[in-house]
Amino acid sequence: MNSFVDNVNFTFMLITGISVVLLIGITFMMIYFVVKYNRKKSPKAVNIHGNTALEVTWTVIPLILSMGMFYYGWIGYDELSNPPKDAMVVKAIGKMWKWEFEYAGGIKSDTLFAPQSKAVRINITSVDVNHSLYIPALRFKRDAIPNRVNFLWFSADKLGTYDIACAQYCGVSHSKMYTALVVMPEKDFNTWLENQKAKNAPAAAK
Ligand SMILES: [Cu+2]
Repeated sequence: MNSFVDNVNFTFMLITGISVVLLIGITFMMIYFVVKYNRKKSPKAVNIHGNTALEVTWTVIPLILSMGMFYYGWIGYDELSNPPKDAMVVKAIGKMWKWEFEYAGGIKSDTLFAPQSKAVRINITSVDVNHSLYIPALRFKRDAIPNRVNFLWFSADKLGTYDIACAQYCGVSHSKMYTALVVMPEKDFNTWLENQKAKNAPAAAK
């Protein structure tokens, strides 16, 4: 898949890693202090007021951690927000309760077909309520909102079939609002598109 996937995986592991280290560290220190400073051993508490070194430390370390998380999150967001200019555009339309994909020339499909290793930009919208286009294998999800077009892009380099779900509760059959992304060799994709065009042509001529 594209580098976006690696970036999301890395960012996820980074944030999880930092959280686990903090959880273990804080829990350990809490237990340690409860034992060390219990009333029997230190009957009188001593108040400390002001410690510049400590204050600087607990400001600078969290700042570095949070800016690090922000930085990697930003890189991924930035990449996802800037599709290549030559990306193939596909419109994704959410409707209760299915997805519809529209290619150039008005070709429609309920499954998202994509050529391998080609940039595909998906313009996402909805004709009724809010939905959310979610493709876990590509690590992205974006809302489908009526009268508004959101977009995402990807370049999938592994052939295969991947789940597409609706990630925004949208009514009775929301849980059945599944379809698939099929990544196929570019040649096969072009053949499919030509076949669809041929199928549509007689209807359009009437
Ligand atoms: Cu939905």
